[in-house]
Amino acid sequence: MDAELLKNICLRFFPGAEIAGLEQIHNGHINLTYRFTANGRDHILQRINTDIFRDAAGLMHNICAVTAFLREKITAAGGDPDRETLTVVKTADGRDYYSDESGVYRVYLYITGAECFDRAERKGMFGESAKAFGRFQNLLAEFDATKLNETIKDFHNTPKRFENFERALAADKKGRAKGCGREINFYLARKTYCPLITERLADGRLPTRVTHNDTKLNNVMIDSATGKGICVIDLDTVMPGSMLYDFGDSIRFGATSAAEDEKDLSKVYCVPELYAEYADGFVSEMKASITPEEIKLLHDGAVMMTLECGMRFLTDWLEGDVYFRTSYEGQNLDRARTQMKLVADMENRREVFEEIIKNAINN
Ligand code: GN1
Ligand code: MG
Repeated sequence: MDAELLKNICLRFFPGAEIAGLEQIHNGHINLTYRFTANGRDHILQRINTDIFRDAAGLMHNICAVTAFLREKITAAGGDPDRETLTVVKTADGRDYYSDESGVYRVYLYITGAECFDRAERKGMFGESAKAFGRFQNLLAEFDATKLNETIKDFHNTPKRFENFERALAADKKGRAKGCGREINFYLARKTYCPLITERLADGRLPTRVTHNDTKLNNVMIDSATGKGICVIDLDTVMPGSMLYDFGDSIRFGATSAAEDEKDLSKVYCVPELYAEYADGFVSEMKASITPEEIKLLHDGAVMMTLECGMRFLTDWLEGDVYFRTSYEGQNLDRARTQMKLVADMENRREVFEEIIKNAINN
């Protein structure tokens, strides 16, 4: 985006200030993210993708409510709320975001001395993200989920995702279906598995909680000095949901041996040691409230979130790459393939992973 335009937007939040060091940060598939300095302090500027998040006001309401709640909890526990939760910076006229014909923008305090990672670069890092997500969910246990807007309706409703996939396949807008029959059949064959979680949320067998819903490793800031997971970010999809979504999405992205778009599928599998590290960290923070049904379905959560995400990548490939940002042609198909490989691995070695969960619970 145009630097002058971005600078003017920053000024809506800091009128008269000197805006310096404006640079793009390449993180995430959805929003555009920049870093800048104003009044001697670093900040994040994000342009919210309103094609995807249609109700920006509702979304910012959620984020402000959740971060204010976290702020109080963190302060009460003697923590540093500027580093342990996101802090929304208001516009000069006191609003949660700024919007004009060029887009909808928000500003956060930049969390200093911490970084995000696409892969666990050090032993223990993935476990730290597990504790951060577990803590996040635990701190929000008393938050009234009915106060939250559903920022993307049916976000982790896997049967609905399946219907979207079938619709994209029937339309085959780009004529791409003939080139990916094997992938299509893999996802079609798992139709009856899709309602496993949604059905149980609907009839109360699984509790509805406040969940993050996008628990990738790179959505936790890792403190550079201590190596601890200090802050959960990317709160756009915080909504009522199941804990299995959060556990599952973390495993999908973080317990894998390779990148989400790795082309060489022989390199892609689910790593038991990483799986165990995450299960131990997450369960240790959630022990007080996890239910027997949730325990029983933790591994299914991992399989389901991977299946769902793969199906979404394949749907986007069939629709012409209109949702996920891509940097080369075929990236969404590559992503759909890695997810397939992971699903198959998690299905084939189910006992290995269920044993890991059993140990995490009994520890
Ligand atoms: C998107 O923007 P990012 O990378 O944090 C997506 C997630 C997917 C993920 C796949 C709002 O998240 O649901 O799991 O890509 N977020 C949205 O990498 O659709
Ligand atoms: Mg993200």
